[in-house]
Amino acid sequence: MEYKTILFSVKDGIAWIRFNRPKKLNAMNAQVITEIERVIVECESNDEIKAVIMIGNEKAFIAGADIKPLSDADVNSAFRLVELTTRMQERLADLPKPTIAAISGFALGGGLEVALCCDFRLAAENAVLGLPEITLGIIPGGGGTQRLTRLVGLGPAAEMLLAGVTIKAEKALSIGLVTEVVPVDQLEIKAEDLAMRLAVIPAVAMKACKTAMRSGLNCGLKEGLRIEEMAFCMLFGTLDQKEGMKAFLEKRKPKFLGK
Ligand code: CO8
Repeated sequence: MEYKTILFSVKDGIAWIRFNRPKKLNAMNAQVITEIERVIVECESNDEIKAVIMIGNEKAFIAGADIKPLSDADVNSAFRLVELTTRMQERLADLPKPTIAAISGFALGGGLEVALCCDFRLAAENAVLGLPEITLGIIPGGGGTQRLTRLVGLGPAAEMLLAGVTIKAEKALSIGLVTEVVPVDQLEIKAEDLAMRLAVIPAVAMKACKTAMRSGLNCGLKEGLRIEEMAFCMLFGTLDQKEGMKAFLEKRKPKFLGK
């Protein structure tokens, strides 16, 4: 499939989605958002893909929604843009394969919100993360008030959301916003290492675990525990459960089939 604002490649079961609007620090307009959604659908349907890495360039992951078209938006066009964004983000968050945001430079506004939909966030030492929307007279519209708060808690989230404070990689690590900080020139290698480790996890267990983990956030503990129970029991109907446990007992490496 053809993309104009992203570069897409697949190597060794890993999909690389590279944001590619360097002159605008990868700011997202409607076309970018639509293309991200399309590439996520492609990742979902391609069985060769076992893990997904989203990455920008050294200066920017994504510096937010493109402020130019937003500046002229009215209530109706804001609704349309949010609808487009939400659809893309839900597809990303619900993708039944592991996703990694590899963040170098700016991950601001809608850009950080994309990273928040990923399962893992790796930051290069030069990363700057924030939700500065409030300084523009708006608030995050791509899930930032919800996903950031759920991830790091009310205190650190309030600093970023209400004061519009941007933070550096080490601080992001200390509040649990990113999982690891690495040198800028190591970001791709570290992201690939992690993706490779995730790619060999049995696919059905990965999907079940991701679904249980994420669905649990949208309901109470009791319902969440029921979702986990169901997913746990269903996995005993897979060949990979038989193989994983047999291989353990026979002291050999498992050969998973993804079913
Ligand atoms: N939108 C449009 N253009 C941008 C954006 C952006 N978010 N960020 C950078 N650019 C452009 C600049 O205008 C500039 O273009 P030009 O060369 O044509 O003037 C180019 O990228 C390079 O940027 P700078 O010269 O500003 O680079 P600096 O290194 O000096 O500064 C910063 C980098 C600090 C990142 C600065 O560019 C900046 O503050 N950018 C805006 C960051 C921001 O406020 N982001 C939040 C945007 S609002 C948002 O994301 C709402 C999300 C809602 C999601 C749901 C609906 C879509």
